[in-house]
Amino acid sequence: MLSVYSDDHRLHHGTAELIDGKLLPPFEKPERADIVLARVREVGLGEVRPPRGFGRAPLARVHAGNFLTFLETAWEAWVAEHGAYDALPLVWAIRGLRSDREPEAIDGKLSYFSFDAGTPITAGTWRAVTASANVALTGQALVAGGERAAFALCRPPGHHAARDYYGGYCFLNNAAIAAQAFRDGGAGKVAVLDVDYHHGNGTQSIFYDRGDVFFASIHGDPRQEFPYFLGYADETGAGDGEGCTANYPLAWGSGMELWSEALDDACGKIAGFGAEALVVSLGVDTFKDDPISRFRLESGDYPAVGARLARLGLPTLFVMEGGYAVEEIGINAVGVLQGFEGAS
Ligand code: OKP
Ligand code: ZN
Repeated sequence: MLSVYSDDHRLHHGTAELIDGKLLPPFEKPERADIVLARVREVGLGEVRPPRGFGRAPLARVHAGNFLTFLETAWEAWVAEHGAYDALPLVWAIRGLRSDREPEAIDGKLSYFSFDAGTPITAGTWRAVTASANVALTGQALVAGGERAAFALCRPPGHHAARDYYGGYCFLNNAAIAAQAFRDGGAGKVAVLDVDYHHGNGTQSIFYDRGDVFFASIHGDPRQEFPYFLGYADETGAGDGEGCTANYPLAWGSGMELWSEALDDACGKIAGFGAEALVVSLGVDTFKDDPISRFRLESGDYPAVGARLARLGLPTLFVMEGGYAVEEIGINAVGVLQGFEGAS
């Protein structure tokens, strides 16, 4: 399987992360991608290619123009106001506040375009996130061009980013941008399957009222787990998209038995939908030793996940999302890809 990777992910690196009341070294750090890349090479998964540049147009198919402009200019505006420290919001437009007005001041803009305080904007964030999207788009072009599958080794991840807000370590929704590119390239229907531990709220919201993109997610129950405010089982789509969203919230402590039941059900729905291409939001923070997650998948489970996905028989783009147990993130992510290849 071909992989796509860019060193530019390194340009995004937060100084510290506000987590559980403490300022800690960030979990979402450059080493994550380094370790996955090293594993791709170690097992000889296949050639690793650099991304091509796709410009702004495919990003604007999924994201709002004012949001893209904000991301591109936020660091400069923040430094002018406060100096060269991580840019973070501190305030949000919760119930009854004017969430429809973009403020002028950079602090207000950060609040307007975000949903959490765990996602710093740094000097190289825009370059890193556009490179990450180009990695996904390059993988998409390979699959659209006839490859059975490709691996987009994206960092930063993307699935929490919505049409016009960022959060959860995500800025541009790489998987959604790739899914839209499949549609724009002529695929009639596309499915996005999100196997990251966290609900893919951004991807869901982007496609929620559309009948041409099916979205399924298996994730920590929002009653217990980030992002808390989306991902319940009764969210099934709206309007033309009614029935085109499927959520599988699972309780803390869930292991492969429950998880793979959900996967089977999701795969059945995707097969019934009639998708012509599949985008997998591949997070491996479902792993038992993940430092911020509470499922119990084991390294030996991941190849079976890949094998199950291969049985769908669809042209498949894997897009890297989360996974924070850096020791095993390579073994687990590449394990899915090896299982897929073994069953293809
Ligand atoms: C991004 B992705 C843990 C708080 C974690 C952010 C999690 C973002 C996950 N107590 N906050 O889906 O892997
Ligand atoms: Zn995650």
